[in-house]
Formats: sequence, structure tokens, C-alpha cells
Amino acid sequence: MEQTYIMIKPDGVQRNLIGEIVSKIEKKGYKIAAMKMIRISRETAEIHYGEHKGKPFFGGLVDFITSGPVVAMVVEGDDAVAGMRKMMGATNPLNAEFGTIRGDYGISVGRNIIHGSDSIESAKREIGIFFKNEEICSYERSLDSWIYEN
Ligand code: D4T
Repeated sequence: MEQTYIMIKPDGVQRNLIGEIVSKIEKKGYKIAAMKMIRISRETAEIHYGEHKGKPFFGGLVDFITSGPVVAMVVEGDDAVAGMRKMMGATNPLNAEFGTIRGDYGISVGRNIIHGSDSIESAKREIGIFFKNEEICSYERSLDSWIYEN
């Protein structure tokens, strides 16, 4: 089963969107394998967003992601990486379709509510940054046969 790293950013937490977002993920049929609220250190933020180091928005991005608690999750399911990116919508909420999280709740690219890994490799790297192996739960769901054909 594919895993992806999902993070409700400080704006999503402050705007009381945790329940709404977790509910969307559950209703879609994905399994939440790990979840915790954390305050990210600058050091961890700079590692997580390492690919953006040197870009003009990097400083603001690190300031923002460390400005309040976030909700970190490991979400599991068939094609979970691509599926969650679809549910989130485009990075800039202006380009995100209505019905997506960013399309419905966001306006500004620097306040786009949620992060989700953009590839399976990124997912592995990001899950490793935020979770220890023992924090990720493996469990059976009896309703999986109603979500998956096989
Ligand atoms: P994240 O990583 O937050 O899920 O966003 P995306 O994967 O959709 O987009 P990204 O890596 O290109 O951007 C990371 C993060 O930086 C913010 N950002 C981005 C910004 O503040 N200004 C910008 O011009 C861009 C491109 C938003 C998301």
C-alpha cells in the first residue's frame, strides 16, 4: 500500500480546518496510519523544504511553517500520493479547482493550508523526517473490501 506525508499547515490549524480535512481523507477511503500535532523547528523546516533553499519565498515559507502547530500525518492507500495531491488542488489556490481543499478554503499561495508529498520518493523522505517507524500503525480495517475491489 502506498504511503504519503500529509501536513495541515499552521493556517489550516488556526482556521479550524483540522476536522474538515481529516474527514475528507477518511471519507475518500484512505487510511490514517499516523497522526500528531507538532511545532516544527526551523532546522526541521529547512530540511523539509530543502529543495526550495535559495528561492525568494524560502525565508517566508520557513517563518510560516514554524509559526504555529501543524498536524502531521501518514496517509495510506492505493495511489495515495497522486490521490492526495488531487484532493489538495494546485499549489496556488487561485489555480486550484473548487472541490479541492486549496480551491475551497485558500486564496494565497503562501497560506495554502496543506502539504502533501509530490512523489513516492519525497513521501519516504518526508515520512522519515517527521515520524519514527514505531509511530506508524499498521492495522486491518474491516471495511476495506467496500473500498477496494481486490
Ligand atoms: P507544499 O510543498 O507546501 O505541499 O506545496 P507544493 O508541493 O504544492 O508546492 P511547492 O513545493 O512548489 O511549494 C512549497 C510551498 O511554498 C509555498 N510557495 C510556493 C510560496 O509561498 N510562494 C511561491 O511562489 C511558491 C511556488 C507554497 C508551498
